[in-house]
Amino acid sequence: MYRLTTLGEFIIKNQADFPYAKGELSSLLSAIRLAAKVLNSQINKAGLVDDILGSIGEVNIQGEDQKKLDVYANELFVNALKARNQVCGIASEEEEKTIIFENEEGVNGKYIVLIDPIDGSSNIDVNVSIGTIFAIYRRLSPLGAPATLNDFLQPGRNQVAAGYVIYGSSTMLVFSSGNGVNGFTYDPSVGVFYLSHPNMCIPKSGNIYSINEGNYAFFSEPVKSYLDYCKREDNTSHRPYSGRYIGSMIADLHRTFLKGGIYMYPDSSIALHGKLRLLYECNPMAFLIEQAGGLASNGRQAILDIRPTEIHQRTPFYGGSEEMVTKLESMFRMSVN
Ligand code: P6P
Repeated sequence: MYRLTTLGEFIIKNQADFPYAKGELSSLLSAIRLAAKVLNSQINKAGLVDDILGSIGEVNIQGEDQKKLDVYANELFVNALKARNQVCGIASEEEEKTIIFENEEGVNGKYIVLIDPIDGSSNIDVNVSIGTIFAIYRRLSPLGAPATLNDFLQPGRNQVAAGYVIYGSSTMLVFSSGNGVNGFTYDPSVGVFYLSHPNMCIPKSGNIYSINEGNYAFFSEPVKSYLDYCKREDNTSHRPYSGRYIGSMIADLHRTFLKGGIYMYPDSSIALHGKLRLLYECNPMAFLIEQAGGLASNGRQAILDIRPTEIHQRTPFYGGSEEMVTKLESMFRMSVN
């Protein structure tokens, strides 16, 4: 029988790749792994357990309807990370302010974690794949003191690790600590993540474009030009591209990792900076995309080079196959010239 490698074994085998103290990454990832397993069990029975579905009748800092599972997932990941005493602070989509751990262990924590506990939560009630996204940075402020805002406002290029969990037809944890991207599939019968997608690489080109075309009228001219380009008939009257949009970024990007393509959430006249958040959605996904050989841009600049100014700031996002993102960026360059 083929010898399967567990996530734990993989981390230990490869922790020499992690540029810091060996046990620290494994401790952080094991906290995320544990929370993901518990969350997975709740998501899988969400249709049966009425205290986990639906809204709590409040909105989060984003002004979005907070689902019970959003709040549950947020508490789960925050508590799991806090318990490992490696983390001095957390920023979460579900928390208006940063969470700073001021106890003895917290002020000596070397890492900052930014997290979107459940991305795509509006899909929970219709049984569409959702996900957790996380980004890990080394703190910039000195040990022994509480984390500062600057620790959280680092450019994405500084990430030491990032990943996502997709709760879909199967549950997968996909992460990188700077040496490529690896995917692990969860076997609930034994409660273990097994290495199923080693060295994930995004195809250099693809034929799938993923965007909410309902907003077409509000897009900028470069985005409209790119969409028109994707939908043109080529000289063989064969349509070279297909549109696919699940409405869950994690699901659309996971498909992009495996099959190639481009996922787009542009800015527009109704969403001046786009919808996706830079720190805990776009940066971790851009880190993974670049690690997998793709590109992630705001149309003019690599996502990872954007210098953040606010915890919940938004950015336009175009990510996926190198040739497709490059083509889109050429539309923006032409619009300037
Ligand atoms: P729209 C989910 O709320 C999310 O942040 C992404 O996961 C998803 O791709 C996008 O928003 C969907 O937004 O405006 O197309 O419904």
